[in-house]
Amino acid sequence: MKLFYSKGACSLAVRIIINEIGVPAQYESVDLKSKKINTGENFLEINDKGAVPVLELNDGQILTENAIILQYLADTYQATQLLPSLGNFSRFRVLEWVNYITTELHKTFANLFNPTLPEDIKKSIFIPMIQKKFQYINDHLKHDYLVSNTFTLPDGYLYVILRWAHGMKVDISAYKKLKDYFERVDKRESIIKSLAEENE
Ligand SMILES: N[C@@H](CCC(=O)N[C@@H](CS)C(=O)NCC(=O)O)C(=O)O
Repeated sequence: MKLFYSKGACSLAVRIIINEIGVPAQYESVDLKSKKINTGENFLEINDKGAVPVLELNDGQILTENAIILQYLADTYQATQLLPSLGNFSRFRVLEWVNYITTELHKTFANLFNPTLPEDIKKSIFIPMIQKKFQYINDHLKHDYLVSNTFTLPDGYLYVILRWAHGMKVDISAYKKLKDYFERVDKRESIIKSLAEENE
């Protein structure tokens, strides 16, 4: 399989899960501005939504949408530690968080990357919205990871967004449990490996 990614983008959440599972994959980087793959090909011919992540499966099929790619990987490689099987209710707790991270946190945070939005609007509207969501997550962090003391699918995704927050100086020090969580996840082998791979 092949992951189309952009360095540091939300596609990093998929790479983290690939490394958590320990399955081999190829990687192709995409320039999101020009929509060109590093091979020079037009990325829009692979995904006309123009967004990463995109997973090309071994049979050539193209799968898009982060939350779905994550589930595909866990189910295909029977990584039940990352996503419990159907029949185990905690599967839905994992998916509940995946959905929250992708629809609420990621989509709100993405406004900070929008060059057409004025800085004062980002500061007065979107940063407070993001802070409210960080507060919510902080208040619901009862274990080492989002669902339990086991790392599951949404943890890699949340880590990527906390990394963006760090890079964009959105201070999370007021959210003590979230800050400790970020430092804990940052030390995982899959994270260290994924960041090193993207920096090659
Ligand atoms: N609905 C997609 C959105 C993914 C997304 O927003 N990707 C960003 C990078 S984090 C992107 O490729 N943006 C470029 C664009 O949409 O033109 C998903 O959940 O996978």
